[in-house]
Parts: sequence; C-alpha cells; structure tokens
Amino acid sequence: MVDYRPMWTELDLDLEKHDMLLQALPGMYESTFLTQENRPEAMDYFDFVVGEIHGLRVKELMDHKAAGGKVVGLYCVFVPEDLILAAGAIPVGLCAGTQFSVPDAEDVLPRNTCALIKSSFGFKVGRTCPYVQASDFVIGETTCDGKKKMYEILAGYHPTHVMEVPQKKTPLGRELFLAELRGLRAKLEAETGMDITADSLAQATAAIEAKRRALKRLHAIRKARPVPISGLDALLVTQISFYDDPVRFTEKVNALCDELDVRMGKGEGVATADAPRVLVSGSPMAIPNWKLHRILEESGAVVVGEESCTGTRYFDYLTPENDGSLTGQLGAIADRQLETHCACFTPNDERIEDILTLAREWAVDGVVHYSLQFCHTFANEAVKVEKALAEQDIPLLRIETDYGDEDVGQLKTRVDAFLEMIRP
Ligand code: BJ8
Repeated sequence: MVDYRPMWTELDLDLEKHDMLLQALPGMYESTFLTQENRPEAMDYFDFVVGEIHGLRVKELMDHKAAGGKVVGLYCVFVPEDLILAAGAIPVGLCAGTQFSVPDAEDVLPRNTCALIKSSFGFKVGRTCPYVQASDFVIGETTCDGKKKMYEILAGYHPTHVMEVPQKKTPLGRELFLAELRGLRAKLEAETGMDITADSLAQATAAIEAKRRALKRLHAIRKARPVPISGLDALLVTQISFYDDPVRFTEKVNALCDELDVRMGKGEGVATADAPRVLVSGSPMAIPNWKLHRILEESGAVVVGEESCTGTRYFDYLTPENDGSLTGQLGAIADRQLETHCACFTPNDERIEDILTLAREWAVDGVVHYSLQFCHTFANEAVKVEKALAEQDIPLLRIETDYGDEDVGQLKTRVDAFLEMIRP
C-alpha cells in the first residue's frame, strides 16, 4: 500500500475530513458495483481506478506539475479538453457528485442550490478534493445561473477563469463562443508558457476524439438485447473518462468493448432479454452519483443509455472536418461544442430530437427524466420532453432528487410502479 498522506498534506487537504470521505467510498462502491452478477472482466481496470481515486491519478498529476506542467480543473463539457491538452496541461473533471461535501457548501451558498453546484463548491471550501487542490486554476462557464454565480464566489477561494457560453445556437452565439475559445487559448498560453500550435491542437483533438469514439462504441453495444453491460458500469466508465489519462482510458474502453463483442456473439447479457430497457435523460451524474441507476437496476430494469453530459452529450459529437489551420480547428471545436444540447440553451429542440432518436434506436421501454432539485433548466425542459414522448407513446417517469438518501424508499416505489407499467 502506497502512503499518499504526504501528498495529501502537500495539497493542503483537510486530512481528518478527507479520511471520513475515503472511508465511506469502498462500502458504497462494493454494495453498488461488486455485487452485480456476471460483470465483464475488463471492468477490473475501472474498479482499480476508483480504488485509487484519490491516490495514483492524483500522483500522476503531481508528477506532471513537478516536471513543470499545469493541471486545469473543469466542471462542464463545454470546456474543450483538447485546447487544454494542446497547451501541455492536463484537464481534469472535478468532483461534484456526493452529498458528503454539500454541508460545507451550505455554510456559504443558499441551500436551494442544485446538489451538483453545492457538492463541487463544498469540495473546495472543505478542502476534501485533491483534484481541485492540485489544479493551477479552474475553468468555469456561464451555463446556468447557479453555476455562474457560484464561480464568482469560488474565485475568492481558487484561481478561476470563466468562459462565456451563448444561450442561443445562432451565428452570433457561435461568434461569441469562438471569441471565448480564443480568449481561453491566450489564457492557457500565458499560464503554461507554451504556444498552442496547429500541430499540438490536432494531436490533442485526436486523443480526445479517440476517447469519444471508444465511448460511442460502448454506447452502441448497449443496443444489444440482452445487453452485455449494466447501466451502472457504463455510467461509471463515462464518469471516469473525465479524470483518467485519455490515451490509457481509450485503450481500456476498447478492451472492454472487445470483451462485450464476444459476449454479444454468444448472446450473453447482464439481464434477461425481457428486462425493461430504460433511457435516463437529464442532469449529469458526476462520480459517485449512482443513486438512480442503482435503484433502477436493483428493481429489475437495465439502463441502456444516458442522454446526459455523463453520457451522449459528452461523446456523441465529433469534430467536423476542417482545413487543419489553427483558425480552422478552433472553428471546428466551436461547432462541436455547440452541439452539446444542454438545457441552458433556448430553444433546445435538438435535445428532444436526440431523446426520441435514442428511445427508438436503443429500443427502450421507457424514459426516466432526471433533474436535480433546484435545476430549473432541466426541470422546465422536462415539460417539453414529456409532451414529445407522449406524442410517440413512449412512457416517461419524471424524477427530481438530490444526492441525499432520504427519498430512496419513495423513489423505489415510484420506479417499481413505472417498471410494472412498461415491462415488455
Ligand atoms: S453542458 S448540463 S455539464 S451546464 S444540474 S449545475 S444545469 S442547476 S450541470 Fe451541465 Fe455543462 Fe449543461 Fe452539461 Fe446548473 Fe442544472 Fe445544476 Fe447543472
């Protein structure tokens, strides 16, 4: 066992509180993941990564810093990882998925703020996340109101750069986002002392693109009946994609897919062919938020897709062809990022179309719309989602929850009733 305490001390973590967090994780992980039957062997790697969540990967980041590199934290898929990589820095998605850090946030932020915002902010003020501590600065974005106001406060605790994200998918919105990308490029070059060139950006985009393609491949495999991987495991893989080394991660996801291809060939699945197939759509589920998937799958459903930023909104859109110049590449990155159909956009009809396509092509029996409490964008958009699904006779269950366990019993009852109704 490696002793990471000197590293955590160097990162100025609150060691006592951090110990409490680390003590809670293994039990939760074991009861959620390791009790699943017939798991693919290639999930061993992802179990290992979670086991080392505050250890080995953080050490890699610290080694990178010791060699003169920078680490950049992010909270949203609108922030292009490839631009950060092209400056020789490591992008890392920050912890934002647990109730553990919420009380620290509530000492500062209003309680009626979404759990994702409170959890991420609480990790910083409580000094319990080694990733934010290791980051030289974080990049926020003007997506929802809660986040953008939180970043103003976060800037008092940690260096923070905020990118403006347009609210509309118009040519003017694209111009604005492109200007923000240029500003981010200048910021990254100033922080790292490295030039972002056409070559370094092309290489970085290729690495991120390979990761997205591997995730798309995994997602496509979930069309199979019976499905060869649980929704919990697939969600975990996507969650890990935000902080693992992209090249190693891509190899491991492709190895997992190879194994799943063999399983499919033999007709092997993790659930019976008649298990209700569910698409989950809505707010992202940052690690270790496994609450809804666990309830659904323990109740006998199998989750075959996530229309979410810890799902298709992260990996579905690839960078369009361009002339390879720096200007051309930045334009293509702007186009790619603006295909992220986040509920912060108005209008956002493309997201509804995506949900209908996923429901049809992944042959789902029902959709669960998931919004975090106090997330007004996704909760309001659920009205349009409900109408569109009703027109296609696709059953929908709307869930609004947070990271706490208090409502698990009630959610289970609602999920059971829904599954009873949609069971094929
Ligand atoms: S691109 S979904 S990752 S903003 S759940 S904090 S919207 S109140 S997370 Fe998101 Fe980027 Fe959009 Fe995706 Fe606000 Fe809602 Fe909370 Fe949210």
